[in-house]
Amino acid sequence: MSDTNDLAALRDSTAQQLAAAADLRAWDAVRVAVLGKSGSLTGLLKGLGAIAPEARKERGASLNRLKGELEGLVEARRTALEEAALDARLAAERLDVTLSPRPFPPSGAEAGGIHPISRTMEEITAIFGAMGFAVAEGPDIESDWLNFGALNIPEHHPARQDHDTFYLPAGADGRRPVLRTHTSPVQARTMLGQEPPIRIIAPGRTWRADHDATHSPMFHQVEGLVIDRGITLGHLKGCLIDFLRAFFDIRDLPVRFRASYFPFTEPSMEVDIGWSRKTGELGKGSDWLEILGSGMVHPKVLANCGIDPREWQGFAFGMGIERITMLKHGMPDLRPFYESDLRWLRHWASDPLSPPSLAEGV
Ligand code: 2NL
Repeated sequence: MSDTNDLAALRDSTAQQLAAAADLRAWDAVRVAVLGKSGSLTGLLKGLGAIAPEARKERGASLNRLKGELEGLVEARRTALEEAALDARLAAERLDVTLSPRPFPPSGAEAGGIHPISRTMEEITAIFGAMGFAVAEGPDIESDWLNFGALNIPEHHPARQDHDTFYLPAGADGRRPVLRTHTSPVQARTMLGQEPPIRIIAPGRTWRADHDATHSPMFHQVEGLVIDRGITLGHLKGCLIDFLRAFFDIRDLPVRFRASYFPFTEPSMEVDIGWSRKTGELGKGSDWLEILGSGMVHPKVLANCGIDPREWQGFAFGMGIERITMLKHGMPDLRPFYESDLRWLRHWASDPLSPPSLAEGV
């Protein structure tokens, strides 16, 4: 075997074996067989010592060149195999992030939707949530005291008749529990249960024995309560103007505060928004529409709920969810809210996967 022939043969066979190595394990076996401690090239290098000194220099230089060449081939194959392995993994673990994350209803099935009452509650929660209000909840069955007494509505007060209360059979204390006629008892419970400052809204179901085109025995309200030091009528007005403009999505919606009376607030104010009686359009025309009731929390109510009215002040408000939902969407009749008519529900339902957000305007 001539000097150059056996080296060329080793280079060619190594190149072939590397090309045949299909993965990194096979590649490593080739690498060890050629460049490893007992590899073929290592063997040739070890043989240098046995060669006559005059031929050794040239043979040594050839072997070193070959070594560099072989190392280059081995490295290049490794890179190619690693890239191929990565490509295979990328293909196998492919994730199409452009697919819609929203599940479509299975074929034949119908997408569920959010009832307009729930949607309005979600919108109100989003708007007041952005102003720092928490949501508070309470039971539908309340004591007479929390529903009326604590709110400065005494035993024979005409407001009790106005509320057309559903009474339940008397309990052990001889007092008859009621189905709450407003969500005010939720606020009373909050004041009794936690220290001010308080900033809550109380959305929920309410009950009054009344049934016609504009009244249902079961309906929904949201009330709000702010208790802090130095709270004024100015805070009430700013808060409610901001709320109404956000809820009805009308930037310059006219808002009017009109003196009124509630037993639990002093002073009390009804809040009206501008509209056109002729066209029904909100924010246009020169007529006024009553939307909600509000006022500064009566000092007696604060005291009844364990809050010192000399240290803390507050405002409160309340509105009917059905009413503002009908106004916002131009719905003519209250009754379909509770009739479970699928045609009506399909028309008025909201997408459960697009909850209200202030960024887009609720
Ligand atoms: C209306 C009027 C209102 C309140 C509710 C309230 C609650 C507490 C203390 C003081 Cl605990 N006030 N709530 C105040 C003013 C008006 O509702 O027309 N609702 C549909």
